[in-house]
Amino acid sequence: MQIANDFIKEYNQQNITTHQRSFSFLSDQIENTTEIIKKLMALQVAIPSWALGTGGTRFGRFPEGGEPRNLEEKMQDVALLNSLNRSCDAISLHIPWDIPQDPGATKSYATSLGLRFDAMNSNTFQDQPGQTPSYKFGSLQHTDKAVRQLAIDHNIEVIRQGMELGSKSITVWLSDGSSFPGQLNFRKAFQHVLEGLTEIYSALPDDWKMFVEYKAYEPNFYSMTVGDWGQSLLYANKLGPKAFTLVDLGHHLPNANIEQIVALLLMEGKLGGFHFNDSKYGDDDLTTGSIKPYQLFLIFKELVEGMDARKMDHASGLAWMIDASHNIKDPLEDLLQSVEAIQISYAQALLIDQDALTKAQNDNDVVLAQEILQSAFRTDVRPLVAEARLRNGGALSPIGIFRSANVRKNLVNERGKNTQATGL
Ligand SMILES: [Mn+2]
Repeated sequence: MQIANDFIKEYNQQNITTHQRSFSFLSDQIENTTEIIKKLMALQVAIPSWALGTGGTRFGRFPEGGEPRNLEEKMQDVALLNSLNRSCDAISLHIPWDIPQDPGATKSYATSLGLRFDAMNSNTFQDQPGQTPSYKFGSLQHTDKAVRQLAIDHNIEVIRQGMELGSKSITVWLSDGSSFPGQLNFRKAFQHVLEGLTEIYSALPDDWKMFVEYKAYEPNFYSMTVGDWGQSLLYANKLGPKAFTLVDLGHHLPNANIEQIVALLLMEGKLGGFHFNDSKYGDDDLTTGSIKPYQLFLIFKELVEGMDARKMDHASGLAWMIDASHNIKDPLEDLLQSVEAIQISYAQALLIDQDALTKAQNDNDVVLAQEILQSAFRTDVRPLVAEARLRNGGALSPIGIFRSANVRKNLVNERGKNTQATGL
């Protein structure tokens, strides 16, 4: 299902007067409105194919119905979201959950929907049906060369499939690690992973990037072989200029200073991409900005400042993606909320008076520094974000339109109640 542009325009028209009033009130207070809107219009956040269906915990799953049954339907759902917010024109595939039967046809279908393919994701964290040998005790870190080779070959195959689709990057997330002391020789595990990644890296085309994603714990609970940004950075530095660290907001120990990590990785030219989500306790995979919006703002503050320092284009300099799980909300509504939260934090970060902040820092004026940050954070920039959507041809209220067009009901009618989007 897609929503007709006329439907969006008509709905926008009903709310345009209220919007214009709040937008003009806001733009009177800030100086660089046009520039901020332009940047908001350019920023695109990729949607992973596995986020389009209902997620779950290990205790159960409560399907929403109407979930995409195949790759084509996943692309349709991302196109539907993009028609509303004009800010998610890319889909990130997961292999083997999304193997295209006919890559040429898949690619042209994506183009017809206005979509491109973001980073490819490999999977060595579960055994596929009938697979031998097993990944039970790790993949690239495994003591058995045959297991390591299986994982290497899989990643190279993922690159090959991505090349056919026009993707330009692969994200490698390994569940490798150990759950009990003594289970693993840390050095040997690291070396094995490095050897494997080196082989995969050498299969990368010249214009590709490899993102090395880290995670503090889970599924292994004693050690993870790519457990934090230091380990990821070690790998990325040893691999070469096409390898980067990828920061997933949920993959840190509690209260980690993620904004500082981001600042230093950017400084080193080794920050490659982002997975957005939010959490209260661990890797909760909740809606971006739903729990700690101030942290998200502080991260964007470092991103904007750090990217500007390196003269990076905000929209294309890093790979932006949502990586969340939608257990009790409609996954598509949840994704609309996440994209908007990202845009709000980005807009607030763009409001920061950087020169004034630098001066306050140089003067050690701690009070003023806080005032500068918090006056940006406490500005309600939603009219700016809505205006950017409007100028891009999107919806003033994406969720309002999603609901009034009865999207979920239509999807259930079209696809049925018991459908599943992922291989979990
Ligand atoms: Mn992730």
